[in-house]
Amino acid sequence: MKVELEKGVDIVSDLGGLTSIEEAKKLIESKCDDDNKKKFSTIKSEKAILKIGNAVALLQPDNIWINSSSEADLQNTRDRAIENGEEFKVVNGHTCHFDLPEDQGRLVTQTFYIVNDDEDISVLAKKEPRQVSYDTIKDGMTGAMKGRTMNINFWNRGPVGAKAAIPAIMITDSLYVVHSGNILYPTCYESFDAEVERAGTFFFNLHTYADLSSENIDKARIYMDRSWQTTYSMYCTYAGNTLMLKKGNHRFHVDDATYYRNFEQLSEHMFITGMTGPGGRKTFIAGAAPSGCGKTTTAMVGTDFIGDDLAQMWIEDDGTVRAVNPEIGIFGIVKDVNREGDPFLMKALRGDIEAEVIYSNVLITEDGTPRWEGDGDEPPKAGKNFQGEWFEGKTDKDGKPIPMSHPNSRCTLYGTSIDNYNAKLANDPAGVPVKVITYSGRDSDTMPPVWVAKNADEGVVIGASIQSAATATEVGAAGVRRQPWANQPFIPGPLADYMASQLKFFNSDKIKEKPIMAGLNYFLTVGARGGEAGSTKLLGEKRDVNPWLSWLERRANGDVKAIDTAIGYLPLYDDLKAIFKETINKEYSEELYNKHFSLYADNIIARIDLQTEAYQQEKDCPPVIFEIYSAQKKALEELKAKFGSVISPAQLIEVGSADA
Ligand code: SAT
Ligand code: MN
Repeated sequence: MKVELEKGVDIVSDLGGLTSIEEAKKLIESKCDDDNKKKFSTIKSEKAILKIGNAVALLQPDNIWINSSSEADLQNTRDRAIENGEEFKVVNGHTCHFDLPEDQGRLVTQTFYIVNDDEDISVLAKKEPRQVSYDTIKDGMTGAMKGRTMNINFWNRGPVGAKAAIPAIMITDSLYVVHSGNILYPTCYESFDAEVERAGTFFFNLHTYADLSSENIDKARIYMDRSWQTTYSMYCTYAGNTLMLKKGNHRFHVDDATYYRNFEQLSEHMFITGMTGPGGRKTFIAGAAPSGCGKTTTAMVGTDFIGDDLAQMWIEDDGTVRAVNPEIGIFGIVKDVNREGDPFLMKALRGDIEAEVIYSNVLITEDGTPRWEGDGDEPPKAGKNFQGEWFEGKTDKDGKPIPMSHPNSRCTLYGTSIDNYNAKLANDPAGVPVKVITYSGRDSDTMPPVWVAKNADEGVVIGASIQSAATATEVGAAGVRRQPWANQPFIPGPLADYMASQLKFFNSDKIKEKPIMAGLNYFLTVGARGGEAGSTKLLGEKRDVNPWLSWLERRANGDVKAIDTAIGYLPLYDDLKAIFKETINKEYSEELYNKHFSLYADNIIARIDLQTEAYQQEKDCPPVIFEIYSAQKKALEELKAKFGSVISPAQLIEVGSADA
């Protein structure tokens, strides 16, 4: 069901109480000095002015600062973030910010959709009736910026002018949030009105850290009002909870693509990267993975890195599927980032090149060096982190060792600080043509490293079936969970609606060259593939990502054949052997290939059963998904009857074909 826009009370407007543009302008100007008055005069959209006026009336800041994104304003932000203590200087001209110990990831139990009566939302999300949210926002936000400056930012989700980009206003009292936003989003200060006109809408975001403290963490809220495309965030600072252009507005962008763009757009939790194939051709890949599952590393393996977290896609008039990254920077996890696995990122992080970097929640040693788990250097003995002084062997009250850095500690930096970032293409409103779509998760024991769907329907089902171990990006998350399209935390409406729009998009006859759709899994363990029982050692290494992507690059261009199997197309050994050699100079043994690509029928069947059961709980789920699950299950049972529960590639070739 379509989310109904402008339904119910617009909370900020009602609480602000202003109804005319004149009143709004007067109030805004009364808080601006001459310079900021002048900067504000550029903005003409009446809807925006009224809404900003009401935000001022609600939050009651002492004064207003308008971010024009001029070099002077960018510097002003950096300086004030240090002055007010939200950031401090570390080596190489970088800075560091600490979030509260309780605010180290997305606060999922305190994140709600504000709903009208009878509004359908995803069964996997939390909702709160409009009136309850109204009262909580009134309590938490009224006068919350007294004694502070309100910072008003005009950023775009995507290159200015791109078909799938949408402009946004972000209002916050946090300089860390402004500083991060400057690095992560293109400005649309000068083109705001034109962008609103083109996109037909803008997103509106309010954040205040309010009376921030561990004692007050229960008051933290992250609200998404889908009807008014407005977010509210308070009593927290972790960027995933506060920099609402990221995941807050991604949720609105998912709504927009699912319900309002005629099934010609998608809004995905995907990296975008280009791989250079034989003859120098470039093939672009967009890949989904849950937060904390290596999207950043994977994206940077490409020769033409575009984005590491989000993708806005659309069908262009020429029949290509195009994608833009709504961001221009990286908010990346640093855990296990080291010179070996992430050479480009490390150059920026370690100051080999000049780069603007904001660290968060890492350990800072006495000489100001940021350190984190798995950074590849000798572990430090002491330092300070978000929990205060840290020393080797420090334990918590239960005697458990406290790691030096939080597993969700991050770095924020411009895409341009990464050597293989293709700034020209990344900033191009025309986007890049996408020929490969991948879906992955932390799957230790079930799916092979790579497999390709036989058609769009099966591709959508690969996305629908992602299962992944929980990561540190969500506070309190544990266990292995379903992660449909790796986008599930950000799909506001029923999953069935989202699935239907995916099916319509990828089956559209407007697409002339259909992208191939693939599953990708580089988390298989030694223990799950016949090695030492229980071993959680990875069956392979981080750098194998390159050959998997390279094989897909070749497959998308028709260079390699595949084995036709029950779950899709699998690579042939000889092709992989050559690609491993060529891309990472590694001898890829047939023994390892057999471990990687034997089908473990029992595991896959169990997964199919679990997914079938889960989707049966969803109202109005497109029937095709059940047809595909049951056909795959039947085919796997036949294989199992013939060969036993582990079916080798040779056996798959025997019954299938190696010529697909
Ligand atoms: O916490 S966020 O979802 O904003 C960051 C991420 O994990 O992608
Ligand atoms: Mn993410």
